[in-house]
Amino acid sequence: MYEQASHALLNEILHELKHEIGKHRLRHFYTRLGANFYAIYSLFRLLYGDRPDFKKQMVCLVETLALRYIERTPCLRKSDLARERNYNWFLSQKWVGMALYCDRFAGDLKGLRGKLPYLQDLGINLLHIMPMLDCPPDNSDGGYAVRDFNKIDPRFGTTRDVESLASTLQKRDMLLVLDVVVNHTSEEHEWVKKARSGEKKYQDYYYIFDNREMPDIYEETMPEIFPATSPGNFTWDEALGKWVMTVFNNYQWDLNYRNPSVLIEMIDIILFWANKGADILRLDAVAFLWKKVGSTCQNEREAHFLLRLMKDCCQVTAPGVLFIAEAIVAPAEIAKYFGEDAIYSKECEIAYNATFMSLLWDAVATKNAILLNRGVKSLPEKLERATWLNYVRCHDDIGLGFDDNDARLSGYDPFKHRRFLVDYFTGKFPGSTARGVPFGDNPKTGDARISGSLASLVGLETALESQNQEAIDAAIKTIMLLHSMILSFGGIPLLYYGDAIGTLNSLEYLEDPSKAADNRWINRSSFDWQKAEKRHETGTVEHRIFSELKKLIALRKETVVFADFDNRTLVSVDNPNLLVFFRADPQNSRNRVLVVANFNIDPQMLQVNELKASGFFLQDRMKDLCSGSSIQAENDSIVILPLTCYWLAD
Ligand code: OTU
Repeated sequence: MYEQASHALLNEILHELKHEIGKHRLRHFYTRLGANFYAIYSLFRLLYGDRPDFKKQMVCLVETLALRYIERTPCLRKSDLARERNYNWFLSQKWVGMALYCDRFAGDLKGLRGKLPYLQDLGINLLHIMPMLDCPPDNSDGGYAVRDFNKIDPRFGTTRDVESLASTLQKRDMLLVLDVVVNHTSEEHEWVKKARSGEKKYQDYYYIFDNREMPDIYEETMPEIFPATSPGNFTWDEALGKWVMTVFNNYQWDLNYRNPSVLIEMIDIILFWANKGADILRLDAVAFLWKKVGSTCQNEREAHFLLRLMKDCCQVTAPGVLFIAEAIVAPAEIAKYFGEDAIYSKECEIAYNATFMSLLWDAVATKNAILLNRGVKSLPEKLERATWLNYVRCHDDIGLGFDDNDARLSGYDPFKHRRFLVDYFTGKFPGSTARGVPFGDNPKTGDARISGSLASLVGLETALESQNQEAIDAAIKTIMLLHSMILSFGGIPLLYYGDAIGTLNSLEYLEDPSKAADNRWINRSSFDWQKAEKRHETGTVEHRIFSELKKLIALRKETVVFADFDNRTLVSVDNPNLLVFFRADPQNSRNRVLVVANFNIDPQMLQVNELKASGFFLQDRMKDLCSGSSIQAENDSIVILPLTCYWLAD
């Protein structure tokens, strides 16, 4: 829409831009700025329009965008143009990701280059390297307490190493995902230092209070994120003699986005890493960006405005770069991070599918797919050109974030059911072989989450100890079942390093006093390359998992209906142990794959007439892509083996 005020302001800003900016060729920059300016201006005005320095701040923002554009290399600019043309590039089924720690996986950035063949052998072509920025050695929160946003921790290497890794990855047709920790900084960040030394400008970067009055009001409605290790949301700072908002650990200071300078700094940081060659940026803890008295301080409307601003600005300077929203929140809230009222994605193109992840774990514990079916059915519609990041495990705990109402409709009391799940995965429930540990136990609310490695949570550790062959088989089957789900559901599957070779819980963190209290480290072990070598030895656990996973990944890449064009149809079936859906080619509905997963430990029957009722016409004989064998219905039903997933094609 043509809008006079924004147009006039744009002209004024262009006139005022620093002299040296005018010397560069900015054709594409100006086109993109023109296209996005109305949105940027409107959002910026919604958030900061009342400030006397509004225009000055707008100039500063546009200047930041221009300076980062000038810095963008010809190669990255070329990729921007190519991705603008082929704008659905990331929805393809060809992408399969892995998240890993640079140091724990390969020592440092240079070492990581040498390990790329391992990843490519498995079929990984999207690499999320966990945060590597400069952090205090002890209070680092695994890289999420950043001391310097523009500097790589010297233990990992240098910014140059990131650039050269990015260009190597590009040559291998692999994508690079880097983190930007947008919500907070370490208490050792330069801005905190300046705030502590009395600089008002930097005190305004954080939420700082003279006494408990405001903190107490906030605390009435703010939940605690790390109740066991860092209770409360505020920390008394000795140096300042004031209270500071610290939602996560007490050494992570929340940034105050009511101050436009904070937003501009963060956009500058986002573009800095975009210019170092990141294809995708994972924006951490985005639900928390805006704090408001009387609210939970999560998922606020303004947090979405901020993300849209970040996206629109990135669109101007580095349009080829995508965002992943890390918002581990209620199912109905997550999809909003794609952008709500736009037809096409206007916030983050990708979001962690935490709902699906927790539903999968529910199915593992209950050995049925009752809640999984309900949860998948109520997954909110997402926009076009938006996709899920589907995962089984990550570096964090497992939050049981399914919808309470779905739990009730499945016949559970949500609170008791969550307790059951925690008991199950921590091995307390009779008969459970899971070896997880409770995380974030909150006696005040009764809430708890779960830490543990995939293999230990599905019982592989227990089974190996007792050398129970049947139990080993069941654990491996469960690992494959869960992966086959994230590979076929629709979205980008993100594997977790170690899971492809059955890495068990690691207790090494207990030796390190700075980590011992945070049991999420149980699943952040040093990658065992000797164990990985066993993937070449037929019959070993490592070989079984790695080779099957490798095959499934290759199959996913060949199966075009697995690209995410919202082309999944859930099939309601009577058998509560099965999850059944089909994926069809939007261009040619005859090209489709039926995905059938049995979460039970006994074989189950799938009735053919139920498929027909859902519009899926089963051929007499279908081929299971996963096993290569052909499947035939007998007496109008198909036998589905225990803990097995089928990808059935005509
Ligand atoms: C993220 O986590 C990171 O993944 C964690 O490793 C960090 O500790 C945390 O941010 C702080 O930087 O904010 O929106 O169960 O799911 O802390 C979700 C807790 C987050 C995590 C939560 C998460």
